Amino acid sequence: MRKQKRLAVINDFSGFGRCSLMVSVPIISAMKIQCCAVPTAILSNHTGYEDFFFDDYTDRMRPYYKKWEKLGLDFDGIYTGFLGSVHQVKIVEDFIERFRGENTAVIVDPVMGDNGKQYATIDDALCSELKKLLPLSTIITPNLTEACILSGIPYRSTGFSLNELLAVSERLREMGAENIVITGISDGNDICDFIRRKNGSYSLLRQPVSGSPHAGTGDVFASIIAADAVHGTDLEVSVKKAAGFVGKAITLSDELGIPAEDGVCFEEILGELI
Ligand code: PXL
Repeated sequence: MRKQKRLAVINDFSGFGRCSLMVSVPIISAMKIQCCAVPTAILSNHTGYEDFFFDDYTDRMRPYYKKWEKLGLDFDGIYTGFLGSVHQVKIVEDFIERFRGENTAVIVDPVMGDNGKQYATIDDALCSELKKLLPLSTIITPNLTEACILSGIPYRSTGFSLNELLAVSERLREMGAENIVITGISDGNDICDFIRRKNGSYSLLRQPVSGSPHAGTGDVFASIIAADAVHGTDLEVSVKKAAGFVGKAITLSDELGIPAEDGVCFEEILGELI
């Protein structure tokens, strides 16, 4: 009998703005995996808007997943994203320790910032603490800003050479990361994703820029990578799929006049992931 896979997603719930759990749950479900959410914070809308309601979930997370332990749950994958406070890093470490099995894929998306800037609720202490998750991961999916923050190598919006990407990824490997996907590397009219595998091999994948930068695209991307990792899909195949899907969603969002901060209208093409 076929056994359906199960993926735990530790991320915030932002009601409006198409990011974090609001994109992970539908995408992972469309990819035929049972998605189980652990909220890190509840927001009215993501922090890219001028104003937002923010309810930190730090104190509720342990009692929440202790009930999962009582139910005897285990997971084929654990995917962590936006954390609501510096203390949540220890909680995530504890969650991974308790729920990871021998073959559990652990996808760490070190959500900290974009375009060279940290998000509104992310401070230096949290950025520093997040480094502790790298040795627990099987795949990390930082964007270029986050890869630079983690590695300590200065960020530039354009002109990153292959040698510089190798240096950044080497530093991340020294810090404990196994498979590394650095997203959103801008190069002329192209946008590139860089893969550095556990065995040291690498690929630089490029596609033409498809439109304006929208919020939440990193979460759409990482959700596809996480679901594919649970299925055991080859990482390069998965990165191409995620990049193609995000590119198409951006083009469509621009066509429909969706403001960049409202995210991408992935709902329109969700069926393509099924
Ligand atoms: O998409 C990343 C993200 C996730 N969660 C929250 C955010 C952001 C980016 O702004 O604010 C709450």
